[in-house]
Amino acid sequence: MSETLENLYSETRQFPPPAALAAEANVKAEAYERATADRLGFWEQQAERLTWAKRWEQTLDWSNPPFAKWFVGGELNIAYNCVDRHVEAGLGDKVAIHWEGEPGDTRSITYADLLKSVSQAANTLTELGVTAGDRVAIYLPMIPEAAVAMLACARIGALHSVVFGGFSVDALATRIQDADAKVVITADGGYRRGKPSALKPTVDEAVAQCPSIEHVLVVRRTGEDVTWGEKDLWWHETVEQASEKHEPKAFDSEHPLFILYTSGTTGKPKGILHTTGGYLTQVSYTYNAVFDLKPETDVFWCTADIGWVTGHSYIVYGPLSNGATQIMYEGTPDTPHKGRFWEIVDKYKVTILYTAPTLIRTMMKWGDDIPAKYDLSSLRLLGSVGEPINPEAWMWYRANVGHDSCPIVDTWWQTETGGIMISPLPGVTSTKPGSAMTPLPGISADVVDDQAESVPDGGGGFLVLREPWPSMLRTIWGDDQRFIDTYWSRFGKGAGTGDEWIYFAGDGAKKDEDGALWLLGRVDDVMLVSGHNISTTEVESALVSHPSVAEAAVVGATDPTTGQAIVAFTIPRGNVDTAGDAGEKLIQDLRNHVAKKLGPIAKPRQIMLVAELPKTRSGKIMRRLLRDVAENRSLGDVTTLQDSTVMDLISSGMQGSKSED
Ligand code: 6R9
Repeated sequence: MSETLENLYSETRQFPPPAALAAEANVKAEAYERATADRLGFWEQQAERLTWAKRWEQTLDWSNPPFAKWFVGGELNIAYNCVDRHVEAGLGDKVAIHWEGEPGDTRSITYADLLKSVSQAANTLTELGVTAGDRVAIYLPMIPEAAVAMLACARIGALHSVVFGGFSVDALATRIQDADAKVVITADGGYRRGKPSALKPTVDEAVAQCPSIEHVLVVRRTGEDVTWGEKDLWWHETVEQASEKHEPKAFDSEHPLFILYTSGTTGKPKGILHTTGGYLTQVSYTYNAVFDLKPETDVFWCTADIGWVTGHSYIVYGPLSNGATQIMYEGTPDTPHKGRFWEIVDKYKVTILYTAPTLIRTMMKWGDDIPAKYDLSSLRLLGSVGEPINPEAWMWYRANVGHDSCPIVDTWWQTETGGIMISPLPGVTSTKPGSAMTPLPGISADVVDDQAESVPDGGGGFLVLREPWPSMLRTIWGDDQRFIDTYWSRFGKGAGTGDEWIYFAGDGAKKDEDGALWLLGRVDDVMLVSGHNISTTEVESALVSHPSVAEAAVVGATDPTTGQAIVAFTIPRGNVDTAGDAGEKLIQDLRNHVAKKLGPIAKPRQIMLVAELPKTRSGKIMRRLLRDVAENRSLGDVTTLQDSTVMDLISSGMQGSKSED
């Protein structure tokens, strides 16, 4: 992208917060003013929500940028904050996790149960020689032991590195090697799509390539046969037999908490490093502010996998540090039927639901009649994360899930930011469908041009963060230079211009006429059509606003006349006829529809109707692969793809398609 991004889409719908929610909201409008007047003082107040063994001496040390230290000199134990202190406050019998296995088996785990299990796991890890600073890899399905394992590591000061259950041998081995992990915690398998899906064989193969691993701790979940090696130990024969007493020791505020690998677009995965005090402060605060948690009455459900940062921050650390009751679900949304999610909402009377646009669009494709079969009236707040949510998907979510009355919080953040950065406050913000609205109190996000100048309202450009924030990544594990090069070298001091250190997130965004922020996707995906920088997000949202479309992915393909031309891959809604002429007509309609919504410059050269799109495990569309298809190249790296057969289908469909005017 050379200059700024076009602002093509305009949205006039707006939804004020429900009056009752606004009146009782945890965070009110004054928080913005307070944070602007004294940013560090504001974050100190949020840190005070936690229990510290020793208070910090300095709020922020930014003397060696871009390496930040927050709450310098302070000491705390994260597991104590997430578990023990609730039990001490008399909430031992309160359910922390209602767990729902895919086959329908359930467990309810109270804070007292959690304290027992986390203490036992901490004792076992200690017996296995794990000490503060050591790394533990976690490769588990969505079972409560995943949260227990993470908290046990945090309790003894060991770093966890959670690897998505289902990643390949190579992906697991590379991550174990990069972190030099001592122990892997895994399971025989988990349930996916109605059957057991083994994990242990992948671990066996990976561990054979990883001499650093001394022990493999195995949870029995499916009961399927496993091959047993000399490093292997059963969880139920060790952890569940261990002492239930464990004294949590306080760690320095900057003691490392976890590494989480993000694949990025190219190259070797980056081990994003988070530390203790700042991370927990921001995650705990944002959870309370953005989801407006009322711990006595709310039932929270974040549908993310624990292997994604969303699972770390808003299944484990955010909810548990706030003493929430939440749902954890093991399986897929269509097992054994496409109403499974809504059945769970109905069964547990979920009040706050946090999910991803990919899921919402899938539900749109499956049809409105499915959520309509369930009682979703318990829901009072909805959230979205992971990708831009198209205005039409947002409206669908509000109408079909949120019974036209739940506020929707579209939350922008990254593995690197640790916690939510840009989001409405549900009791304050009048939301616009498709916009993440404004930075949270204490966060300074901006949209700039290629000279790092703030763009005016109505303009588009690069999303940057101008001030350090408590839950920011501290470095890339083992590679400080890559940390500087990747995030701090595009703008500002790190780029040799100005005095400010400016973090560049990799995303494009625009400010609308009211200054609200609209995320426009990764800048690597921006299309340059006849000299205009057009975001994939705006064209995708225009397509999704057509009543026949559930989901769309757009890429720029080399074009002899326009430089790049827009190629769209589109999934029709479930009830739409696409056979023969009907399909041709729909394609023409869609091209005209986009031209009408955004202007002729954004009219796709070519539209393909497809059944599926390539996605990562966290549901993000992999446009890179679609670009390969659109430009008739062989496919790049597909190892992080959720379902590798999708690309074969799309490629074979592409052969027969033709370009138009
Ligand atoms: C939490 C998470 C980060 C990237 C981020 C952006 C995209 C996330 C978004 C969003 C638009 C939102 N993203 N939330 N885009 N609106 N509400 O997703 O972390 O997996 O590291 O991905 O996801 O592109 O830069 P991570």
